[in-house]
Amino acid sequence: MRNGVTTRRRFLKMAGAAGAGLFGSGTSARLAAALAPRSCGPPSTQSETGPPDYTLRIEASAIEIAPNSIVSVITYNGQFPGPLLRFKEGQAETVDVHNDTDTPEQLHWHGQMVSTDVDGAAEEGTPFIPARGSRRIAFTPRPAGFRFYHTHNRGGADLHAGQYGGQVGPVYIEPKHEPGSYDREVFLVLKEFEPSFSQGGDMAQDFLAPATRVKDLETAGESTMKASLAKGMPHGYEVGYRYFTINGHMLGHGEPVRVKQGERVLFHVLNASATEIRSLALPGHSFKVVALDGNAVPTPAEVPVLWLGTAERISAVVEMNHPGVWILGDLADDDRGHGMGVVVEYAGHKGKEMWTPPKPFHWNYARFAKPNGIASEPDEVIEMTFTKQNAADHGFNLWAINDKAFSSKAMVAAYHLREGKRYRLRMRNASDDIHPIHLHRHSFELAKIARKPLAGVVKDVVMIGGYQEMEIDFTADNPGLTLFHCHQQLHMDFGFMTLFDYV
Ligand SMILES: [Cu+2]
Repeated sequence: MRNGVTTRRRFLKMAGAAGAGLFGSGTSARLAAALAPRSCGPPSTQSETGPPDYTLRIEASAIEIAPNSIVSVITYNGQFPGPLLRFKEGQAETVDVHNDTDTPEQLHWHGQMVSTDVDGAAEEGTPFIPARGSRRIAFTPRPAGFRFYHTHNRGGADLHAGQYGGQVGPVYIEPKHEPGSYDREVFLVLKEFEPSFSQGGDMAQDFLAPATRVKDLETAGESTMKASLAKGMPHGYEVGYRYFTINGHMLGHGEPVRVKQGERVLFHVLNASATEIRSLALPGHSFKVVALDGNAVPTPAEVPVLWLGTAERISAVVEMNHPGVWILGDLADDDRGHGMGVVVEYAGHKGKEMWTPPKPFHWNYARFAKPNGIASEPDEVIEMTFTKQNAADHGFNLWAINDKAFSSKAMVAAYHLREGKRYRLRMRNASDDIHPIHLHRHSFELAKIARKPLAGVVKDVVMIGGYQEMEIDFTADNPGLTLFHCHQQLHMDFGFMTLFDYV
């Protein structure tokens, strides 16, 4: 199988090789990106008409995630994940995006402070990459750190569209001075394939801390749900998946992460799921978290488990001091059993990969905050309550922010910003779901979790627990329409979105 010689097989192997490049050092990862099918060459001088620094091609592709498991998805450059794009802080770049599909596309530069023309969100006015057409994008990547790119198209009821497909790839913006010490970096992109709808989910809900439920939110949410079920409504649709992968391979079918004893490996982990929360553990090892969403944390700390909401990233150093052949995998046995893991193999060790579950552990962003820190006072506080109407939109849950479900038919900015001011979003979740909340074109600082103050943790996605409260601060420093939404595709597609503008 591995030595197949048909053209198609060779194509798949090339895609696999590019994926394996994500395991390499910075240099070999760059090389892999450069060698990726119909990808890009080394950075060149920028010009309006000259060759681009990178080329991305949106196309339908066959991706071999395991022998005889080949999925059909829309990809970037025929591979999954899309090529690792390495930018340099402060250096202008051009990217040509070709769209070989029949659907106009949006490519979102997640976590970057770019203009609305570049950001990749139709709601902000970014031009579409036309069907069977192309668009050149020019921008200066910032801020430094681990970012990513993905489609910002709506999925709705179409499980081939939006982030249900394979349109996602990592971005690393090299800082002027690289912090921390490690021997090499490994990028891990977590992603499920072959989605289907169901009417009930089993997603972990109890791993966040602190987990103080707010009584009035719970009472409101539960009574709304009860009333809906009493009327005979079924539960709103959820999405489940058949296959689970890391870097496009099911557990045991990709290249292992090959390590040496004593090595310090910096993992850059991206949860590229359309809808799911992911966890990761490596038996006998701990993760020293150094950055969240690409931003260095004030207090790097060791944890036994990583938890990531949709679109969250974690950069963590693992000291390889427990030789063997291990599974770096999801805590959920079912998901790991269907592929969500990758083998970590020490030099000189062979045999069946081992898994042992970690002790129960709660994920608390405050662990990585400034000791006893309190975020600066905001100039203004914006209150937001998130609500769910069970199965209200053709069987899909309908989401609202302050009772307004976002509609692409009537796009007006609901919240108004003044440049230079610091805003606090006081978010109250009147639903039992965890929401990975995302703000475009800006970063925010976590100010309070369940009314407990913290400071110094800067992110662009954060999970708010069921019936919980959280406060996040941001400075209005990037004028233009700014999208705010839950990153769970089902939620953002069905109302959980709003727009800020600058006045
Ligand atoms: Cu959500």
